[in-house]
Amino acid sequence: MSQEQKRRLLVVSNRLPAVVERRGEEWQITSGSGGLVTALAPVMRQQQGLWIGWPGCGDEAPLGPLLAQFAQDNGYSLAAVPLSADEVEKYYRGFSNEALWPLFHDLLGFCRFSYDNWQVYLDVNRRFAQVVTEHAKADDLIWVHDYQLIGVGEHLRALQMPQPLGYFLHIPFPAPDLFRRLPWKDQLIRALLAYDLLGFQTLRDRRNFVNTASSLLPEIEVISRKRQYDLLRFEGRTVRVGHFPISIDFDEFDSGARSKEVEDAAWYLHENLHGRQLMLGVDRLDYTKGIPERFLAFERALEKYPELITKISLMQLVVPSRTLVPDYQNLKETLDQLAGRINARFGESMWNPIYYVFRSLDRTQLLARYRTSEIALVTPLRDGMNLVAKEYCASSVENNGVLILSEFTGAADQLGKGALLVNPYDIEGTADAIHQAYVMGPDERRRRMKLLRNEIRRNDVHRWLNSFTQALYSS
Ligand code: ADQ
Repeated sequence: MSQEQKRRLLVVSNRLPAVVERRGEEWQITSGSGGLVTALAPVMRQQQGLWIGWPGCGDEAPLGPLLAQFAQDNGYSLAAVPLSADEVEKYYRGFSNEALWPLFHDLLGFCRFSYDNWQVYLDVNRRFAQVVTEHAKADDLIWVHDYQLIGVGEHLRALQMPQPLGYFLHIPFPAPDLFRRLPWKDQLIRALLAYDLLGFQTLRDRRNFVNTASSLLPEIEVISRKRQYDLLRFEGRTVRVGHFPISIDFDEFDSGARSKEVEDAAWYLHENLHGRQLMLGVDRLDYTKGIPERFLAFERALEKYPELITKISLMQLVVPSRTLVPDYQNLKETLDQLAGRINARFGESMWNPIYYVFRSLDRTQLLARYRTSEIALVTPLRDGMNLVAKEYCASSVENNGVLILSEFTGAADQLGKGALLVNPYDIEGTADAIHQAYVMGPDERRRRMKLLRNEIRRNDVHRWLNSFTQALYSS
């Protein structure tokens, strides 16, 4: 075990990696299932780590015993930061999701900047920091995650915490011109500079940050620009800025997709396709994911290449997300209307162009769809990384899938050689890529998919985790 693996990891994220819910009279706590949880859980267990976050439930839940139960079941501990309904509204829904989220995804038109929300964001970040100080041990590695918690490091720094402070941004970092639209731009950049190590998904995000920071705060000195990281000097401290593309547990998807139950579910799906190709879209409901544009591109492909009619279907799976936010409700209505219109226009008695499913799928069903689909259509307008693209390739165990990928995803940096890259705003070009994927022969499919799978196998989530924690340890 290396030195840094001996130090306890203290992770801070908006949500705890757990689901607290009431079943009849009883409260239950179960482990969450996202990619971050899967990646971090083994390390957290090994070091009896600590994870701090919002439990996502009201104060009627008996949190003390539930958290103790979690620690016993999972081998690492949780500490909760409870939030009031007003705080959830202003810090989470308001500032995080209606200001930072659209701004960082280059969608200025969706931004709503409210001074009140900004103040609550700062207050909640301070409270997270407070909980960290109550639990941190002197030789912990402290690792804060994502855009909801940018301000935590600054408070910890003000309290003179001795531990290395790391921060990872899961979403893109915008170009300087866009970032300048934020009314509190200087404060936010200063808050980021309070960390010892800043991690971004791509080189482009990292450059955007360094250029933005040095244009807003001329006193910043860029000491060196290396392949792995940039070193900045600010207020007598050194800040290391790197990029660490997040990934998935390749082996878990690969072996999961080969399992008997997935194979059976995939066979069943295939039987019902009657020789048609299946093209898959899998996303959270979010306007950054480019789902309406994807539907329009598919419609255009059916118009332009009539030989596709009855021969290919788009299965679009959408997980409900942020359903109380009006922009998300509008998006849901747009998708319902578009799918209805396209199906009415092209559909035939035994064939629908679009199968649109608005719910979360269990693992077996998701893997079966990944494994069965001849094409994946992953076309976000902007995305920090996009794990769906990687999950699809890792599950394509027959090497016969084609990945159509937006050039504006972080994943395009690594997967660009094997995928068909598209600009999701270019409906015509995306329609052509759908046709190209449809007619692609087995040899080229195999060649491309092997490239993709090798890349993801080499750069899996364990490598991401190791490289970040090692860099943090040496900060
Ligand atoms: P997200 O915006 O949530 O993540 P993504 O990386 O694609 O985007 O992850 C979505 C996850 O949800 C995937 O693991 C996928 O399997 C799952 N999922 C989606 N639809 C599903 C369905 N219908 N049923 C079951 N599961 C479903 C943010 C950033 C990304 C970044 C990640 C990790 O926006 O850019 O890649 O964090 O850093």
